[in-house]
Amino acid sequence: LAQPANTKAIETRKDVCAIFDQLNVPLTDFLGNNLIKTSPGDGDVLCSLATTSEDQFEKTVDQAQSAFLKWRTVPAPLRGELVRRFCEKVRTHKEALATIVTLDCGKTREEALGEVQEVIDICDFAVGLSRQLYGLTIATERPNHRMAETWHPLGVFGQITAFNFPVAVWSWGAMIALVCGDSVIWKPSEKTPLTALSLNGLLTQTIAEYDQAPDGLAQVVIGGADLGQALASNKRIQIVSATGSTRMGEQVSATVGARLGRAILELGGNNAAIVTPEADMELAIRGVVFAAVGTTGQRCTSMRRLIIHKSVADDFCERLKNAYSQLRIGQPQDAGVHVGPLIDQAAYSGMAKSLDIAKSEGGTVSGGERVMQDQFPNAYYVKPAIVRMPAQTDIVKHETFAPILYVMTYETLEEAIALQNGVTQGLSSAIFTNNMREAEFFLSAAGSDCGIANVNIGTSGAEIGGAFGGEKNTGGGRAAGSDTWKNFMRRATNTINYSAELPLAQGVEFGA
Ligand code: UN1
Repeated sequence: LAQPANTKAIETRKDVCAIFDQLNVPLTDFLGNNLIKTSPGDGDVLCSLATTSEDQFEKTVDQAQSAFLKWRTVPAPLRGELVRRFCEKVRTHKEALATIVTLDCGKTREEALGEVQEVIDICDFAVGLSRQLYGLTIATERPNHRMAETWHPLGVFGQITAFNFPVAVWSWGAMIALVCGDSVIWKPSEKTPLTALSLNGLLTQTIAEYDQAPDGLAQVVIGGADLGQALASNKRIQIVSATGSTRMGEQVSATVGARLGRAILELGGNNAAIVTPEADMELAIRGVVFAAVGTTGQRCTSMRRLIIHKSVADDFCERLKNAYSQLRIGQPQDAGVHVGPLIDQAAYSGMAKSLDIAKSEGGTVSGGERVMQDQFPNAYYVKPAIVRMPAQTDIVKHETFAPILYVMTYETLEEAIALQNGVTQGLSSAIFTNNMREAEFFLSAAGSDCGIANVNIGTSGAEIGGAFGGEKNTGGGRAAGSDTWKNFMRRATNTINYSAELPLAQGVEFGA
């Protein structure tokens, strides 16, 4: 964590104060001198925050535990009512919340609005779900018996989120956990604490205004990796979800696994699109550009590899370079900007280092230079890079969280799919083709091995209704819609005998 250079009090920047005032969330409660928060857009200090101490963390877990014991007995549709009320506030303050997202993580205005919309969408989903938490009735082998399953709230849900989607990913888990009857503790990335404090502040207000909802139902803790580790190791936190790097996920998984807790992991991706000669090239260009440069290449779902048929590769790359040359790189709050800053200096160094390695492995780089450094020496803007590679070398197999698109060619679709699957990550994938045989093969058991496989859509920009996550080093977890609610509840199988006999299962006779 950044430490203040001296003890002089750091004033909170006026634009940050204005938004928290508008939301009526008291930021002053969180100010302190452990964590200096800067803006990726201009490198300026926004404020300085207090981090959560070990004692405070234990108290947070105490409160979450007692809130859970009350909340689990509130009927699920009434739990949904809390989410409905919270969603109304999010809709009302959508613009202000998007401004906080932009200040906090440097996401463009358009994408920040999209991210807040993702929160609204999952709230709507969760409200509907609060009337659809159902179990199965199963045929029993014993006469006059009934067998069914019931789903109950599980406990305290701890959530570790990344900087790049500072609210959407929290809401996928938190809104569903709340309708499932769990309480929530959120540890946002220390790079984006302001988004977390503003959103959780609105949720806290909603909880205070709703007589069914206990205090302490949804809390935020601020800190770095040590706090994440404390959350993962705490036996009273039954479910831990973590979004971030594979290395972080391995640690969280080992810690949660050692205490037999439940972990939901959504880790790195190294997402590829295959473009076949039968693709609609105009559509493919648009799909590739958005997925490769959107959010400045800092989505888990960002397109990092393009696997294109040899016969169309040169022409496609020329068109792609032309499209890249028209991208507007600029301050994220400005209208019409496509590419905002990288999150910080480390992200920029990581990008520069990967491009050097790619060159040494035979790559031809176009773009990738740092720009706007004269105006903003402490902000890191780059031109997105296209790198033609002779093969899928080591650097291509590595996820660099920046706008680098490696381009490789193929001759047969089998070869393309082998390249696509030939990395350790397994999050998202896409094929661009109008040929039904190619598309269906890509989606088949012998096709893409990713948790997300799309046709004629880029790798990013999933809707909240589908399960989101992937296999291999992506961690195997699923968040967001579909039936992911089952992660947040415990299942009981109930067998009820309504006869005066006691027949045993499996035909066992027990004489006595
Ligand atoms: C992430 O980058 O962790 O599919 C989440 C997408 C967004 C979510 C990305 N809906 O790109």
